[in-house]
Amino acid sequence: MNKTLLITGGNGFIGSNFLHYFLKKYPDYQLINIDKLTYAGSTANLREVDNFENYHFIQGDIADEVLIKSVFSIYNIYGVIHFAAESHVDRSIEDAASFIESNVLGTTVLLQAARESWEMKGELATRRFHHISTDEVYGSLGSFGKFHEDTPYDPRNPYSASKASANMLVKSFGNTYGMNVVISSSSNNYGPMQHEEKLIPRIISKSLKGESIPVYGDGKNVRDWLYVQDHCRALDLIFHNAKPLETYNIGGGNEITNIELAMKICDILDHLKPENHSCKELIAFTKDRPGHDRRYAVDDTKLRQNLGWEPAMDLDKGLKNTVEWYVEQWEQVTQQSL
Ligand code: NAD
Ligand code: TDX
Repeated sequence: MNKTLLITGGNGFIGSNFLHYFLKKYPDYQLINIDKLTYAGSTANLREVDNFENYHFIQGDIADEVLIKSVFSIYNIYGVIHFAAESHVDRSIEDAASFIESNVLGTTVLLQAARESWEMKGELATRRFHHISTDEVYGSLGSFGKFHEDTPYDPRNPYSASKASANMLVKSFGNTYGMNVVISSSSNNYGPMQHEEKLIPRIISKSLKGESIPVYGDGKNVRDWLYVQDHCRALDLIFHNAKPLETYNIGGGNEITNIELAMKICDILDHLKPENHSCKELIAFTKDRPGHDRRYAVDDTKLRQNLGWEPAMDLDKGLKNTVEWYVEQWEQVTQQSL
Protein backbone atom coordinates (compact mmCIF):
# COMPACT_ATOMS: atom_id res chain seq x y z
CA MET A 1 0.00 0.00 0.00
CA ASN A 2 1.19 3.55 -0.76
CA LYS A 3 1.30 5.39 2.54
CA THR A 4 1.41 9.16 2.85
CA LEU A 5 3.54 10.64 5.61
CA LEU A 6 3.62 14.28 6.65
CA ILE A 7 7.16 15.46 7.39
CA THR A 8 7.50 18.87 9.05
CA GLY A 9 10.66 20.98 8.85
CA GLY A 10 12.12 18.92 6.00
CA ASN A 11 14.23 21.83 4.72
CA GLY A 12 16.24 22.05 7.92
CA PHE A 13 19.37 20.13 8.82
CA ILE A 14 18.01 16.85 10.20
CA GLY A 15 14.78 16.94 8.20
CA SER A 16 16.60 17.25 4.88
CA ASN A 17 19.05 14.47 5.71
CA PHE A 18 16.07 12.36 6.76
CA LEU A 19 14.19 13.06 3.50
CA HIS A 20 17.22 12.02 1.43
CA TYR A 21 17.47 8.80 3.42
CA PHE A 22 13.75 7.99 3.53
CA LEU A 23 12.79 8.89 -0.05
CA LYS A 24 15.49 6.59 -1.38
CA LYS A 25 14.82 3.74 1.05
CA TYR A 26 11.01 3.79 0.79
CA PRO A 27 9.90 4.65 -2.76
CA ASP A 28 6.39 3.40 -1.86
CA TYR A 29 5.82 6.09 0.74
CA GLN A 30 4.49 9.45 -0.45
CA LEU A 31 6.25 12.13 1.59
CA ILE A 32 4.74 15.57 2.03
CA ASN A 33 7.12 18.10 3.50
CA ILE A 34 5.66 21.19 5.10
CA ASP A 35 8.21 23.85 5.93
CA LYS A 36 7.91 27.58 6.61
CA LEU A 37 11.35 28.21 5.10
CA THR A 38 12.55 30.32 8.00
CA TYR A 39 16.18 31.53 7.94
CA ALA A 40 17.05 27.90 8.90
CA GLY A 41 15.24 26.21 6.03
CA SER A 42 17.08 25.80 2.75
CA THR A 43 15.65 24.72 -0.61
CA ALA A 44 19.20 23.86 -1.72
CA ASN A 45 19.22 21.10 0.94
CA LEU A 46 16.59 19.22 -1.08
CA ARG A 47 17.69 19.98 -4.66
CA GLU A 48 18.67 16.37 -5.24
CA VAL A 49 15.25 14.95 -4.29
CA ASP A 50 12.99 17.85 -5.29
CA ASN A 51 11.64 16.17 -8.40
CA PHE A 52 11.24 12.65 -6.96
CA GLU A 53 7.73 11.43 -7.75
CA ASN A 54 7.06 10.45 -4.15
CA TYR A 55 8.00 13.89 -2.77
CA HIS A 56 5.71 16.94 -2.41
CA PHE A 57 6.48 20.30 -0.85
CA ILE A 58 4.15 22.76 0.85
CA GLN A 59 5.57 26.03 2.06
CA GLY A 60 3.68 26.86 5.24
CA ASP A 61 3.64 27.34 8.98
CA ILE A 62 2.76 24.44 11.29
CA ALA A 63 1.10 26.97 13.60
CA ASP A 64 -1.36 27.91 10.81
CA GLU A 65 -4.41 25.95 11.92
CA VAL A 66 -6.40 26.47 8.72
CA LEU A 67 -3.53 25.27 6.54
CA ILE A 68 -2.73 22.24 8.70
CA LYS A 69 -6.35 21.14 8.91
CA SER A 70 -6.69 21.46 5.15
CA VAL A 71 -3.58 19.29 4.66
CA PHE A 72 -5.21 16.57 6.77
CA SER A 73 -8.49 16.88 4.89
CA ILE A 74 -6.89 16.76 1.41
CA TYR A 75 -4.38 13.97 2.09
CA ASN A 76 -4.93 10.66 3.84
CA ILE A 77 -2.02 11.11 6.26
CA TYR A 78 -0.84 7.80 7.71
CA GLY A 79 1.81 9.26 9.99
CA VAL A 80 3.52 12.49 11.01
CA ILE A 81 7.26 12.82 11.59
CA HIS A 82 7.59 16.21 13.21
CA PHE A 83 10.98 17.95 12.93
CA ALA A 84 9.90 21.59 12.46
CA ALA A 85 11.11 23.82 15.27
CA GLU A 86 13.10 26.88 16.10
CA SER A 87 16.26 25.06 17.10
CA HIS A 88 19.02 27.45 18.16
CA VAL A 89 19.57 27.99 21.89
CA ASP A 90 21.36 31.36 21.48
CA ARG A 91 18.42 32.78 19.51
CA SER A 92 15.97 31.54 22.15
CA ILE A 93 17.97 33.45 24.77
CA GLU A 94 17.67 36.64 22.66
CA ASP A 95 13.92 36.21 22.06
CA ALA A 96 11.76 33.28 23.09
CA ALA A 97 8.56 34.26 21.27
CA SER A 98 9.09 32.39 17.99
CA PHE A 99 10.11 29.29 19.98
CA ILE A 100 6.76 29.26 21.77
CA GLU A 101 4.91 29.96 18.52
CA SER A 102 6.56 27.21 16.43
CA ASN A 103 7.58 24.62 19.00
CA VAL A 104 4.65 24.75 21.43
CA LEU A 105 1.73 26.19 19.45
CA GLY A 106 2.85 24.59 16.16
CA THR A 107 3.10 21.15 17.79
CA THR A 108 -0.33 21.59 19.36
CA VAL A 109 -1.91 22.57 16.02
CA LEU A 110 -0.41 19.46 14.40
CA LEU A 111 -1.58 17.19 17.23
CA GLN A 112 -5.08 18.63 17.13
CA ALA A 113 -5.42 18.32 13.35
CA ALA A 114 -4.08 14.75 13.38
CA ARG A 115 -6.40 13.80 16.24
CA GLU A 116 -9.51 15.18 14.53
CA SER A 117 -8.69 13.56 11.20
CA TRP A 118 -7.71 10.16 12.61
CA GLU A 119 -10.60 10.05 15.08
CA MET A 120 -13.07 10.53 12.21
CA LYS A 121 -11.48 7.60 10.39
CA GLY A 122 -11.51 5.47 13.56
CA GLU A 123 -7.72 5.20 13.31
CA LEU A 124 -6.50 7.26 16.24
CA ALA A 125 -4.74 4.31 17.84
CA THR A 126 -3.13 2.99 14.65
CA ARG A 127 -1.75 6.02 12.81
CA ARG A 128 1.45 7.43 14.21
CA PHE A 129 2.66 10.83 15.45
CA HIS A 130 6.44 10.91 16.01
CA HIS A 131 7.90 13.99 17.72
CA ILE A 132 11.61 14.65 17.16
CA SER A 133 12.96 15.94 20.44
CA THR A 134 16.21 16.59 22.22
CA ASP A 135 18.26 15.48 25.22
CA GLU A 136 18.26 19.15 26.31
CA VAL A 137 14.81 18.65 27.87
CA TYR A 138 16.47 16.68 30.69
CA GLY A 139 18.65 19.63 31.78
CA SER A 140 22.36 19.64 32.53
CA LEU A 141 24.67 16.93 33.93
CA GLY A 142 27.79 17.13 36.09
CA SER A 143 30.80 14.94 35.36
CA PHE A 144 28.96 11.65 35.92
CA GLY A 145 25.76 9.92 34.88
CA LYS A 146 23.55 9.97 31.83
CA PHE A 147 19.98 10.91 30.97
CA HIS A 148 17.51 8.01 30.82
CA GLU A 149 14.11 7.97 29.17
CA ASP A 150 12.44 8.44 32.58
CA THR A 151 14.76 11.24 33.80
CA PRO A 152 12.43 14.10 34.85
CA TYR A 153 12.45 17.09 32.50
CA ASP A 154 14.48 20.05 33.75
CA PRO A 155 14.86 22.41 30.78
CA ARG A 156 17.12 25.38 31.50
CA ASN A 157 16.81 27.67 28.46
CA PRO A 158 13.80 28.90 26.46
CA TYR A 159 14.55 26.51 23.56
CA SER A 160 14.66 23.40 25.75
CA ALA A 161 11.64 24.65 27.75
CA SER A 162 9.67 24.89 24.50
CA LYS A 163 10.76 21.37 23.45
CA ALA A 164 9.88 19.93 26.89
CA SER A 165 6.46 21.63 26.62
CA ALA A 166 5.96 20.11 23.18
CA ASN A 167 6.93 16.66 24.53
CA MET A 168 4.41 16.97 27.33
CA LEU A 169 1.66 18.01 24.93
CA VAL A 170 2.51 15.01 22.72
CA LYS A 171 2.30 12.66 25.73
CA SER A 172 -0.96 14.28 26.83
CA PHE A 173 -2.56 13.47 23.45
CA GLY A 174 -1.47 9.86 23.90
CA ASN A 175 -2.85 9.63 27.42
CA THR A 176 -6.02 11.64 26.96
CA TYR A 177 -7.20 10.59 23.51
CA GLY A 178 -5.37 7.29 23.01
CA MET A 179 -3.40 8.76 20.12
CA ASN A 180 -0.46 6.68 18.90
CA VAL A 181 2.41 9.04 19.79
CA VAL A 182 6.15 8.42 20.16
CA ILE A 183 9.02 10.70 21.13
CA SER A 184 12.70 10.37 20.32
CA SER A 185 15.25 12.51 22.13
CA SER A 186 18.65 12.69 20.51
CA SER A 187 21.95 14.24 21.43
CA ASN A 188 23.73 16.90 19.31
CA ASN A 189 23.71 16.04 15.62
CA TYR A 190 26.44 16.87 13.12
CA GLY A 191 26.99 16.29 9.41
CA PRO A 192 26.28 17.96 6.07
CA MET A 193 23.61 20.66 5.63
CA GLN A 194 23.64 22.05 9.16
CA HIS A 195 23.14 25.81 9.54
CA GLU A 196 26.28 27.88 10.12
CA GLU A 197 24.99 29.16 13.47
CA LYS A 198 25.65 25.77 15.13
CA LEU A 199 29.04 24.95 16.69
CA ILE A 200 30.61 22.60 14.12
CA PRO A 201 29.69 24.47 10.91
CA ARG A 202 30.55 27.71 12.69
CA ILE A 203 34.07 26.54 13.47
CA ILE A 204 34.53 25.46 9.85
CA SER A 205 33.10 28.58 8.23
CA LYS A 206 34.92 31.00 10.53
CA SER A 207 38.17 29.20 9.86
CA LEU A 208 37.65 29.28 6.07
CA LYS A 209 36.95 33.02 6.28
CA GLY A 210 39.98 33.59 8.51
CA GLU A 211 37.72 34.97 11.25
CA SER A 212 37.88 34.42 14.97
CA ILE A 213 36.26 31.16 16.19
CA PRO A 214 34.22 31.82 19.34
CA VAL A 215 34.39 29.16 22.05
CA TYR A 216 32.06 30.06 24.90
CA GLY A 217 33.30 30.22 28.51
CA ASP A 218 36.11 27.81 29.38
CA GLY A 219 35.34 25.51 26.42
CA LYS A 220 34.89 22.55 28.75
CA ASN A 221 31.17 22.04 28.22
CA VAL A 222 30.56 18.52 26.96
CA ARG A 223 28.27 17.41 24.13
CA ASP A 224 27.73 13.88 22.76
CA TRP A 225 27.92 14.08 18.95
CA LEU A 226 25.65 11.91 16.78
CA TYR A 227 26.22 11.67 13.04
CA VAL A 228 22.99 12.74 11.35
CA GLN A 229 22.76 9.58 9.19
CA ASP A 230 22.90 7.43 12.32
CA HIS A 231 20.09 9.54 13.74
CA CYS A 232 18.03 8.96 10.55
CA ARG A 233 18.44 5.17 10.86
CA ALA A 234 17.31 5.35 14.49
CA LEU A 235 14.25 7.41 13.53
CA ASP A 236 13.32 4.86 10.87
CA LEU A 237 13.42 2.05 13.47
CA ILE A 238 11.54 4.05 16.10
CA PHE A 239 8.83 5.30 13.73
CA HIS A 240 8.16 1.77 12.49
CA ASN A 241 8.62 -0.25 15.68
CA ALA A 242 8.14 1.74 18.90
CA LYS A 243 5.06 1.06 21.00
CA PRO A 244 2.56 3.90 21.49
CA LEU A 245 3.61 6.44 24.13
CA GLU A 246 7.21 5.21 24.22
CA THR A 247 10.21 7.53 24.37
CA TYR A 248 13.60 6.53 22.95
CA ASN A 249 16.89 8.27 23.65
CA ILE A 250 19.45 8.37 20.83
CA GLY A 251 23.11 9.09 21.62
CA GLY A 252 26.27 9.27 19.58
CA GLY A 253 28.66 7.65 22.07
CA ASN A 254 31.03 10.56 21.38
CA GLU A 255 31.29 12.79 24.43
CA ILE A 256 33.87 15.53 23.99
CA THR A 257 34.49 19.05 25.30
CA ASN A 258 33.89 21.94 22.91
CA ILE A 259 37.54 22.96 22.93
CA GLU A 260 38.76 19.42 22.18
CA LEU A 261 36.23 19.24 19.36
CA ALA A 262 37.39 22.59 17.95
CA MET A 263 41.00 21.31 18.01
CA LYS A 264 40.04 18.15 16.13
CA ILE A 265 38.24 20.15 13.45
CA CYS A 266 41.22 22.51 13.17
CA ASP A 267 43.58 19.56 12.65
CA ILE A 268 41.41 18.35 9.76
CA LEU A 269 41.17 21.85 8.24
CA ASP A 270 44.88 22.58 8.59
CA HIS A 271 45.62 19.32 6.79
CA LEU A 272 43.05 19.98 4.02
CA LYS A 273 43.85 23.68 3.52
CA PRO A 274 47.50 24.17 4.52
CA GLU A 275 47.60 27.45 2.56
CA ASN A 276 45.00 29.01 4.96
CA HIS A 277 45.46 30.68 8.36
CA SER A 278 46.28 28.25 11.14
CA CYS A 279 42.78 27.40 12.37
CA LYS A 280 43.87 26.91 15.99
CA GLU A 281 45.22 30.45 16.16
CA LEU A 282 41.73 31.73 15.33
CA ILE A 283 40.14 30.11 18.39
CA ALA A 284 39.07 32.75 20.91
CA PHE A 285 37.42 32.12 24.28
CA THR A 286 34.41 34.45 24.61
CA LYS A 287 31.79 35.40 27.17
CA ASP A 288 29.82 32.33 28.20
CA ARG A 289 26.28 31.55 26.99
CA PRO A 290 23.89 32.55 29.83
CA GLY A 291 22.71 29.43 31.72
CA HIS A 292 25.04 27.30 29.57
CA ASP A 293 24.28 23.60 30.16
CA ARG A 294 27.51 21.91 31.24
CA ARG A 295 27.16 18.40 29.94
CA TYR A 296 24.70 16.28 27.99
CA ALA A 297 24.90 12.49 27.71
CA VAL A 298 22.12 9.99 27.05
CA ASP A 299 21.79 6.34 27.91
CA ASP A 300 20.40 4.75 24.73
CA THR A 301 20.54 1.12 25.92
CA LYS A 302 16.79 0.81 25.29
CA LEU A 303 17.20 1.66 21.60
CA ARG A 304 20.18 -0.68 21.24
CA GLN A 305 18.49 -3.59 23.04
CA ASN A 306 14.89 -3.28 21.79
CA LEU A 307 15.51 -2.18 18.22
CA GLY A 308 19.07 -3.38 17.55
CA TRP A 309 20.39 0.08 16.64
CA GLU A 310 23.95 1.24 17.08
CA PRO A 311 25.76 4.24 15.61
CA ALA A 312 27.89 3.32 12.60
CA MET A 313 29.97 6.50 12.27
CA ASP A 314 33.20 7.02 14.14
CA LEU A 315 33.64 10.65 15.30
CA ASP A 316 36.94 11.27 13.49
CA LYS A 317 35.62 9.95 10.19
CA GLY A 318 32.30 11.80 10.61
CA LEU A 319 34.12 15.05 11.30
CA LYS A 320 36.36 14.55 8.26
CA ASN A 321 33.30 13.92 6.02
CA THR A 322 31.60 16.98 7.46
CA VAL A 323 34.59 19.28 7.04
CA GLU A 324 35.10 18.04 3.46
CA TRP A 325 31.44 18.72 2.65
CA TYR A 326 31.63 22.32 3.92
CA VAL A 327 34.94 22.98 2.19
CA GLU A 328 33.43 21.76 -1.10
CA GLN A 329 30.41 24.06 -0.65
CA TRP A 330 32.71 26.94 0.22
CA GLU A 331 34.87 26.36 -2.85
CA GLN A 332 31.82 26.27 -5.13
CA VAL A 333 30.55 29.57 -3.73
CA THR A 334 33.93 31.31 -3.92
CA GLN A 335 34.51 30.09 -7.50
CA GLN A 336 31.06 31.36 -8.56
CA SER A 337 31.80 34.80 -7.13
CA LEU A 338 35.11 35.13 -9.06
P1 NAD B 1 16.86 23.39 11.83
O1 NAD B 1 16.76 24.69 12.55
O2 NAD B 1 18.04 23.12 10.98
O3 NAD B 1 15.57 23.20 10.90
C1 NAD B 1 14.28 23.52 11.34
C2 NAD B 1 13.36 23.53 10.11
O4 NAD B 1 12.02 23.78 10.58
C3 NAD B 1 13.70 24.62 9.10
O5 NAD B 1 13.62 24.12 7.80
C4 NAD B 1 12.61 25.67 9.34
O6 NAD B 1 12.29 26.42 8.17
C5 NAD B 1 11.44 24.80 9.80
N1 NAD B 1 10.48 25.52 10.65
C6 NAD B 1 10.74 26.26 11.74
N2 NAD B 1 9.59 26.76 12.25
C7 NAD B 1 8.59 26.31 11.44
C8 NAD B 1 7.18 26.48 11.43
N3 NAD B 1 6.56 27.24 12.35
N4 NAD B 1 6.45 25.88 10.46
C9 NAD B 1 7.06 25.12 9.51
N5 NAD B 1 8.39 24.94 9.45
C10 NAD B 1 9.16 25.53 10.41
O7 NAD B 1 16.69 22.28 12.94
P2 NAD B 1 17.36 20.83 13.03
O8 NAD B 1 18.68 20.95 13.66
O9 NAD B 1 17.21 20.14 11.73
O10 NAD B 1 16.39 20.15 14.11
C11 NAD B 1 15.23 19.43 13.69
C12 NAD B 1 14.50 18.93 14.92
O11 NAD B 1 15.35 18.09 15.68
C13 NAD B 1 14.05 20.05 15.87
O12 NAD B 1 12.79 19.72 16.37
C14 NAD B 1 15.10 20.04 16.97
O13 NAD B 1 14.55 20.48 18.18
C15 NAD B 1 15.45 18.57 17.01
N6 NAD B 1 16.81 18.25 17.47
C16 NAD B 1 17.90 18.81 16.89
C17 NAD B 1 19.17 18.44 17.29
C18 NAD B 1 20.42 19.01 16.64
O14 NAD B 1 21.51 18.73 17.13
N7 NAD B 1 20.31 19.75 15.58
C19 NAD B 1 19.33 17.51 18.32
C20 NAD B 1 18.20 16.95 18.91
C21 NAD B 1 16.94 17.32 18.47
O1 TDX C 1 29.86 29.72 18.58
C1 TDX C 1 29.63 28.84 19.43
N1 TDX C 1 30.57 28.61 20.40
C2 TDX C 1 30.39 27.68 21.39
O2 TDX C 1 31.26 27.50 22.25
C3 TDX C 1 28.42 28.08 19.45
C4 TDX C 1 27.37 28.32 18.40
C5 TDX C 1 28.27 27.13 20.43
N2 TDX C 1 29.21 26.95 21.39
C6 TDX C 1 29.01 25.89 22.39
C7 TDX C 1 27.67 25.89 23.10
C8 TDX C 1 27.45 24.42 23.35
O3 TDX C 1 28.13 24.02 24.53
O4 TDX C 1 29.06 24.66 21.68
C9 TDX C 1 28.11 23.72 22.17
C10 TDX C 1 27.16 23.35 21.06
O5 TDX C 1 26.38 24.52 20.77
P1 TDX C 1 25.23 24.50 19.67
O6 TDX C 1 25.78 24.03 18.38
O7 TDX C 1 24.54 25.82 19.72
O8 TDX C 1 24.28 23.32 20.21
P2 TDX C 1 23.53 23.10 21.61
O9 TDX C 1 23.30 24.36 22.32
O10 TDX C 1 24.26 22.01 22.35
O11 TDX C 1 22.11 22.55 21.06
C11 TDX C 1 22.10 21.61 19.97
O12 TDX C 1 21.89 20.32 20.43
C12 TDX C 1 20.62 20.01 20.93
C13 TDX C 1 21.04 21.98 18.92
O13 TDX C 1 21.25 23.32 18.49
C14 TDX C 1 19.67 21.81 19.47
O14 TDX C 1 18.68 22.06 18.46
C15 TDX C 1 19.54 20.39 19.94
O15 TDX C 1 18.29 20.17 20.51
